[in-house]
Amino acid sequence: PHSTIIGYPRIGPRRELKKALEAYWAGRIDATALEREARRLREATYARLTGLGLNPHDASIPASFSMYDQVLDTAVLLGAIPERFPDLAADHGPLGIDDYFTLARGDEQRSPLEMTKWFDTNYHYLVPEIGPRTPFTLDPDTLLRQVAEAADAGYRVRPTLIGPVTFLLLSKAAEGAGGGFAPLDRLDDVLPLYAELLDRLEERGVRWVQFDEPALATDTPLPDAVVDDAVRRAYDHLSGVAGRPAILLTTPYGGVGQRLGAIAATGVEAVHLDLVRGAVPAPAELALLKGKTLVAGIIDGHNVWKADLGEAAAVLDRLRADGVSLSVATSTSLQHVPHDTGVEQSLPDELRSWLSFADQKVEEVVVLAGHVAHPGSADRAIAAATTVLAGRRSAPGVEVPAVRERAAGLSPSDFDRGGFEERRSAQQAALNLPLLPTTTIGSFPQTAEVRSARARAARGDLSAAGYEAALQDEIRRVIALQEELGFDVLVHGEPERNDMVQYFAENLDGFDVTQHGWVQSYGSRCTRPSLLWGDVSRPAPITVPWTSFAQSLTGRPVKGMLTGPVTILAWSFVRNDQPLADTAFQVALALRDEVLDLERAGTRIIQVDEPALRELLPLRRADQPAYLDWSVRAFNLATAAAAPATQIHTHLCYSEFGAVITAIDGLDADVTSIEAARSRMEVVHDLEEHGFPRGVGPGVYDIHSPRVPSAEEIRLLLERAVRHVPAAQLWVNPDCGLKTRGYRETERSLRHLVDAARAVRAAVEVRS
Ligand code: THG
Ligand code: ZN
Repeated sequence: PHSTIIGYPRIGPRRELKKALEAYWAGRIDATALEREARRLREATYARLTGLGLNPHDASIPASFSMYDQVLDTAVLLGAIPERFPDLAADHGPLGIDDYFTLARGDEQRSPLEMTKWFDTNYHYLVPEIGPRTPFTLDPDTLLRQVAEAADAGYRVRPTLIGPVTFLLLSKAAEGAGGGFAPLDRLDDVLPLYAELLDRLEERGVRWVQFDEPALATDTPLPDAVVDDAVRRAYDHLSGVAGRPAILLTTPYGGVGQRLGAIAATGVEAVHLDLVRGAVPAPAELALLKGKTLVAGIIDGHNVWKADLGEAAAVLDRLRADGVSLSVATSTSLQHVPHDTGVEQSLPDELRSWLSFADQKVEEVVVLAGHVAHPGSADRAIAAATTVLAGRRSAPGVEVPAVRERAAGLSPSDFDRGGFEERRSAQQAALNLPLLPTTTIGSFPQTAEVRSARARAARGDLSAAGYEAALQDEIRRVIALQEELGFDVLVHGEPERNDMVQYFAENLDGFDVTQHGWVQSYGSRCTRPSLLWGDVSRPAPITVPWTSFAQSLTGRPVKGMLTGPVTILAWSFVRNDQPLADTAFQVALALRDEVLDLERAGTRIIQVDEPALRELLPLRRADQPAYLDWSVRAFNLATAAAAPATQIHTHLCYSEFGAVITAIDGLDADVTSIEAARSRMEVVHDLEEHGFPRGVGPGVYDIHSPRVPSAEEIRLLLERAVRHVPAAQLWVNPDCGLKTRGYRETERSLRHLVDAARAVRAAVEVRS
């Protein structure tokens, strides 16, 4: 293929797949209707991609659809069903759609496959569980049906699946696998299945297959030599299959570095490199690819800005080499960007002209492939892109001198809150909290009334005053409930926020938000990342009126609630024309203004959440220290202006606390709440070992499930915590915000939490 993409969004331009899935799960449509809608979406994608310039006949179009997740699809294709689902094992016949959803979503008895972040994106995949005896049986029907269905509609597509090395590297060892076992040990057992699949695809007339091997662009826990050897074994085996489709091996999300040698030495016909994240290969490296096609991933699949086509064309010119045929592609699948800028009605025209969503990126790829085939033929499109980029650079708001001067004038003291001892005594005097203080993470359940009020206000059916009154009613209810339950530190419940990042984006300069820019997060769930396009500043206080109103209703401290700079970046599409650290510091300065205004309004505790701190951690170990340095400093910058008596809290989700504990320590928050209930307080061992000097609230119950924990169960967790962490440092809180829960179970769970805290508090006081 001369122009291609590595994958395309599956959710649909109007989230059709999400709606069909949720209708099916709710019993509103049957399996036939779900499959019909999925097929319609696949064919609409092929038609769209053809219209945008991909060749429908030469396998340029990837068949990258997934009903829920592409890693789960590959696990099912290989019959790699975890042993805890014996009823779904291959000897019971091929997996049906409900079985597939059981693996993805669990059932009454069993939790689903674990979900985790897909490389450095905001997509989450399901983690296969592989043990020494996990059976493998090829179950290719779903894939073959999609190939046949595409052919019937007139498209010769390129099936895409996770390659064997990445599939095993992303899997976790099944429970009871034994210490020395790694899923990659099973490589020789899965290769015959991949080989058989190639055979079956060849029979169906498939010319090209895509094996995604993104793990090859990362540092893995296994030694490089082991991974390189696996690459060699896997692709020698597969390229040795007689009569097979050609193989495209992709390596999105980073550079393959030294590993290019191992990849190039295999018999695959085409190698895709991510030239946005990875380096452009030097002539000596290009020579390694002799006889193959280099699929140049030059258009960023991961961000939304129009490409500098002139620069891209120049890079492609450098990649022309004897004996290497060159194709043009995206750096990653386009599943990480929205479908189409064309449907956005409310974005300023100028901003919209700077953007390239999935469909626009396909056009960029096609333009560049035109340049490669016939130099000069794409010059007008290249010149047009150059003009747009020049306009972007000089547009008002992109560089705001006052914001830049402020950032340039920072000194070390702006990042430093002073000694913790002084802060602790000042805070104790100001707050006078009991031992084991109780609090929640911030959000309370978003009721149907609140959501409907927001929707009516957005449509203009509810006045600003009416909306404010509705939110104030909700805040009154939430404060009264917490007082009745006996919480020590209250929250206002955040009814005014749709999303913890979008809310700030809507209220800061330098951001805009889309109407339809949905991106799949996992399964049917999507987010609408904000667009951070310019220098960031805060035109007016954002949260102060809500927090002050809540504080006026009670004598107990109400926490101010902010989203931290790193999380705001992690969950937005961020400008690509300056270092991320510079952007983070601008966001931090805007938050610093908010912290000072909250303090001035009488807020004694301010929480700055950084649930995504771990998410932006670079995939390559060598890049991690620099990231941890600026991300921690951005948080320090946002919070360090607070007076010693003001207590700064932070909250982190998805702990893996041990991995970044030094960075968490560096945040220097007075109190840190973290997710811990699912691992039953394992995290207290990390805390004890590392010696964490400040306040900490390991979550005592899992808010991701509607289950109500008993007071006894919470008491046992707290008893465990006080054995490892001094009681004077411990806080009692749930795992995470309560936004996605209902009031019924929330009220009961919180009552048990307060009861348990009181019991343990009394026991500790007796002992001391
Ligand atoms: N906000 C933003 N990005 C995020 C998260 C977030 N990225 C990472 C993590 N959290 C992803 N987790 C989720 C959890 C739930 C949903 C999406 C991502 C979700 N979305 C609704 C849906 O798809 O129906 C839409 C929500 C809406 O209407 O805004 O439930 O918390 N920015
Ligand atoms: Zn959380």
